[in-house]
Amino acid sequence: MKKISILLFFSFALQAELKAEDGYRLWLRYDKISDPQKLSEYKRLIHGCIIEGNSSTIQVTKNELSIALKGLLGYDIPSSSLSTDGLIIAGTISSSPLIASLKLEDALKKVGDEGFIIRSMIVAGKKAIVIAANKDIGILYGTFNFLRVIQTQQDIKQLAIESSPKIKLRVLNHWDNLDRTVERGYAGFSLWDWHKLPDYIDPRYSDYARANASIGINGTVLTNVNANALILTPDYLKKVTALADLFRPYGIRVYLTARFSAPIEMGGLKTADPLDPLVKQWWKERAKEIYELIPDFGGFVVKANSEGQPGPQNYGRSHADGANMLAEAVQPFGGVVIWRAFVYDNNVPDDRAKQAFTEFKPLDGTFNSNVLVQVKNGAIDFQPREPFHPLFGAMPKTPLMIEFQITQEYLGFSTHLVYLSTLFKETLESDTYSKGAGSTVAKVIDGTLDRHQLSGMAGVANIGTDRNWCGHPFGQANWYSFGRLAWDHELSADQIADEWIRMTFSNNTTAIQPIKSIMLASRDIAVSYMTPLGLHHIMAWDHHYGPGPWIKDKPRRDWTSVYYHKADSLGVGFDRTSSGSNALAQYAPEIQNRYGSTETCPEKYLLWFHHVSWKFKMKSGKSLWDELCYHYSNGVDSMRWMRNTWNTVSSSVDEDRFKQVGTLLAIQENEAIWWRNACLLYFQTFSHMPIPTGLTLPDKTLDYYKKIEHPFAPGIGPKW
Ligand code: BDP
Repeated sequence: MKKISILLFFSFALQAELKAEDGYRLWLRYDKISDPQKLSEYKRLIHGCIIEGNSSTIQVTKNELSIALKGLLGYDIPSSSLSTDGLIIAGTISSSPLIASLKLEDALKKVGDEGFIIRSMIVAGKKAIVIAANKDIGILYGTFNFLRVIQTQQDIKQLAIESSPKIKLRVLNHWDNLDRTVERGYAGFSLWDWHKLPDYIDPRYSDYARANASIGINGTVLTNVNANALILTPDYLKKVTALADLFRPYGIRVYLTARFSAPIEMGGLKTADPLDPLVKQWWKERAKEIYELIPDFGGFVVKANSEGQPGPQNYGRSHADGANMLAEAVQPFGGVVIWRAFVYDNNVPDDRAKQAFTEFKPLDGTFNSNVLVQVKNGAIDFQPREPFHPLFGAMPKTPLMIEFQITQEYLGFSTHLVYLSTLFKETLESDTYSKGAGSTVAKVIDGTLDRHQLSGMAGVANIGTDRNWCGHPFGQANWYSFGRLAWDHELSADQIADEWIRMTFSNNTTAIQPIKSIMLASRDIAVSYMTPLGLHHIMAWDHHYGPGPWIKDKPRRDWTSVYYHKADSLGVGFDRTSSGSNALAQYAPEIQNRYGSTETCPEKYLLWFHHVSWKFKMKSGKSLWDELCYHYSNGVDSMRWMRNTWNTVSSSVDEDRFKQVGTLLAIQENEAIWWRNACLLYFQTFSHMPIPTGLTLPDKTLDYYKKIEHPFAPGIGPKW
């Protein structure tokens, strides 16, 4: 009895210390170090700082360091002179005579323009922690890295860190419209208050920039890929300039989406033909105008001839003609053109998965040197699980930028907890075999495989005006993961989760382990209750929230679910082998051999590549139908496990976020049941097989599920 009351006392005492939190501070909370031993160690080793340099980047670095250390250690860290031990000394060789005196040239040569080194050193006889870089932005990145070491309560006695980004352009894509709606946005409205810009600068803009800089994101595409030409008018460019000015100290460049028909809509020209001299001239003038306002403007992102967007093909020209015309316009100013490969034209193809490859592969080698082709991670569309896109490895002469979706359009919006690092890693680690074994997607996109100077990773942002930025508290982890992996794709999903949990929730190991186990399992769980065994694109119509395997009879066949799952009395799945669409032929022979047979195809991709009999014997010995039933049911059971596991961390997580996540998990469990029941009842109309004994039977009819509607689901609505 006594024991229990002591335990209770401790847990209440702990909770009392946990302030209510709304998630606004993201992973930059900077609360006082909770472990007394660590706190006294840090206090012993950090007494002051010397940061030399005057740039705006150095200013924000000083600011961040002082706010952070004050929070973490509990007192102001003075700017000191070299008279004491325990100094943080930061600067570049050119801005800091002190750093210049340390003979770090050789080490610095290796880390490039954005990299840094952090070292415990003796400087003028005093113990110091040195953060050195070639450029000021490296100092900011190094400082954030140093702070992460402290936030995650690592040892700082013998620091020896060298870090530089593996990928050059690490860019968020905001699908934000000028009316502040966000296409596929589930966290409120757009952060960009176009109406009040440029005069009113929302304080959130700088917090957004801090968060991005802390994970190395160095670019932001402010506008939707379904673009509005208005953004290129002088009034809007002034607004864009205000944001670019604000983001500059944080190393973040601004990009805009270019509507291909802008010369007609804005410029009054008769055509937008990329080979027309007047059109070329018009874009050159636009580029000049933009660079006069924003000298470090990143460039244009273009979605052309896809889903009704205008493009060069309207004039009988190729994607390369279009991209190169824009590339010439931004080239004198050092800009790039990011041309998206997510294309499908008005003629419904035999298999949409083949279209990007069919159109882009022949263009390899024809793009100007400042063009990147941006390819989604998979060939269909940001599904819970897709094999890697066949263009990776197939265009060695073109820098390919990978596009991930951080916002969870097909993964439960901001209601479901799905940690996406594991999805990102799965694609990055996939072997394309384009230059023999080991030619991973990561090596294609970081430029090392084909020796490209330009490289990029784009993430469709999940950020909006919600107080906690991402809607779901765990949505923040996906923003965080994207940045960390763009900087270093070799980090593991486990390590990224570990860092994020420590900074966002708690350094308490009793909390870290359960939270991490939830995160690492969450994506597979979502795949199980949504689209197991290679099923894909069976979500509800248009907004994509919830199941809709019955969707058919829409304006295009490839906008229906039946097109993708092809269920019939014989079986289910899309035959992409030589007996079907032969999309498999777009991959290297090694992949074709392995995925081409139902015996050797990984089961997670089985129905992606094969139409398989309901009675097909799976590796488990079960029939395909039974296996499907077990996957859907396991997905639901795992949601119960997730909720129970979350409940174990109540004493380590503040009450507000604990309750919020708990409520969202309860909704997620109900929706997993909805997915399971709807999909099994639907597919059963083809298999005519019973749900195996022991599994829970759906308690509603298929008709009930078909009638569920969400006419006001977020993420659609007025567009560009
Ligand atoms: C799809 C989205 C659509 C986007 C499109 C794209 O449903 O809203 O415009 O991708 O990437 O997934 O262009």
